[in-house]
Amino acid sequence: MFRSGFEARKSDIFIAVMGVTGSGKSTFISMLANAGAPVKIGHGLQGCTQLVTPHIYKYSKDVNVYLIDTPGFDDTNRDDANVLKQIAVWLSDSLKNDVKLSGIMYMHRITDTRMAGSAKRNLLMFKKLCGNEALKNVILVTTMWEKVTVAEGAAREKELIDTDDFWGFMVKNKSRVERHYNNRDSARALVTKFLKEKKVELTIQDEMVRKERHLDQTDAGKTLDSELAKERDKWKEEAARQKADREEALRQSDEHLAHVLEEERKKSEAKAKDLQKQREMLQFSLEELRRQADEKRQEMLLEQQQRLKDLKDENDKMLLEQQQKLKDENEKQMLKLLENQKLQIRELQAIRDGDQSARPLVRSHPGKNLIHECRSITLVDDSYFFCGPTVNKRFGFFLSCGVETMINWLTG
Ligand SMILES: Nc1nc2c(ncn2[C@@H]2O[C@H](COP(=O)(O)OP(=O)(O)O)[C@@H](O)[C@H]2O)c(=O)[nH]1
Ligand SMILES: [Mg+2]
Repeated sequence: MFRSGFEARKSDIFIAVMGVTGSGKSTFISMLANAGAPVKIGHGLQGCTQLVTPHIYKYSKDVNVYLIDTPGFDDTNRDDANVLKQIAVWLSDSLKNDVKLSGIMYMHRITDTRMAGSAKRNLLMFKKLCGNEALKNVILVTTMWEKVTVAEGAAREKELIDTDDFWGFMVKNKSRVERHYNNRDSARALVTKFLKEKKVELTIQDEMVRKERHLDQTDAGKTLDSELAKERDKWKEEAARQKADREEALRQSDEHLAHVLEEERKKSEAKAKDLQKQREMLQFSLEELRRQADEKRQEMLLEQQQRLKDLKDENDKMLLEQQQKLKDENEKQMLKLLENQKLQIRELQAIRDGDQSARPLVRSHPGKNLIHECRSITLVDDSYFFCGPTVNKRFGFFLSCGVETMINWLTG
């Protein structure tokens, strides 16, 4: 978005939409985003859930609202370093282009009976990305109200607000709490709340752009790094335990169990290795992160071009085949016409030679009918139609036959 010469207008409003996967971010945005969304701006990598994607909503004649869809930090995702990288690069690029957020919406399902591991981690990362200053521009939004009773929902909402580790701390720092009722009016009303807000700078933007820190030296980066290290250690311990168990199994000559444990140990090692690799992904400056993002974009662009070329080649091939088929059919049609013409000439000659004017022609048809006096012969498609009175003198009978019969009829 920002590297293709994008220039924001003063009246433009930018709102980041965050929250765990499945909290309803995309659904919320799609209620407002103008037809044709996803918007064609962005990093050119739309369609991938791992990417930050801006969607435009024409709020009024003068005001464009950009709703920024973001991927969530997620236990199941296993790619949190990449998520942080994408968000950090997007936010840094936006600040460098003088684009500041009017605020952030943090979505949460009111149906969640407890704060799951992923929800906790996501919230922690969110707080670190924002920093305390920006919390006054945060609206904590609960979704899926139609799935709970009002009393249930209200009790959960209260628990979220009353618990410091959940939303309590943020609410004390002026974050607001709102409900989204899964319809357009409700979505628009939420967006309206950001319109008058003073624009805000997030901690991660200050750290990456002004302080020029590497991602692993930002608050969010440090937090994620230590989370990833904790998890890596957990898998390492698991692998060590599986190794010891395997040795015990071998001592007991339980080959099968030893084999299973060895496979499990390999999986644990692979997980630990992956987490370590994610940690290493954080050790980059903004420049390097952007270069990586560009590289990835280039890769996808090339892929797209190749796909386009393949499609075009296939299309050309089909066109050629079609043309050949048409040509063949035309030729066949021409041959048939010629053949018919020849037959008609022969027919006319036969009629002339048979002196039709002098003598009525009586011929028997291969069917049971007899034409007593043939008055006309018409060729329709492949069949000849004879018209004339039959033996019982009734006029107006049409009899048909194929080419072969016609020849026999004329020459017989
Ligand atoms: N009932 C109900 N379902 C919702 C609501 N918001 C989202 N969903 C559903 O929840 C699922 C996840 O929503 P999605 O917008 O993809 O979440 P995201 O991962 O945060 O973008 C989808 O099946 C949505 O249809 C809501 O307010 N009410
Ligand atoms: Mg989504």
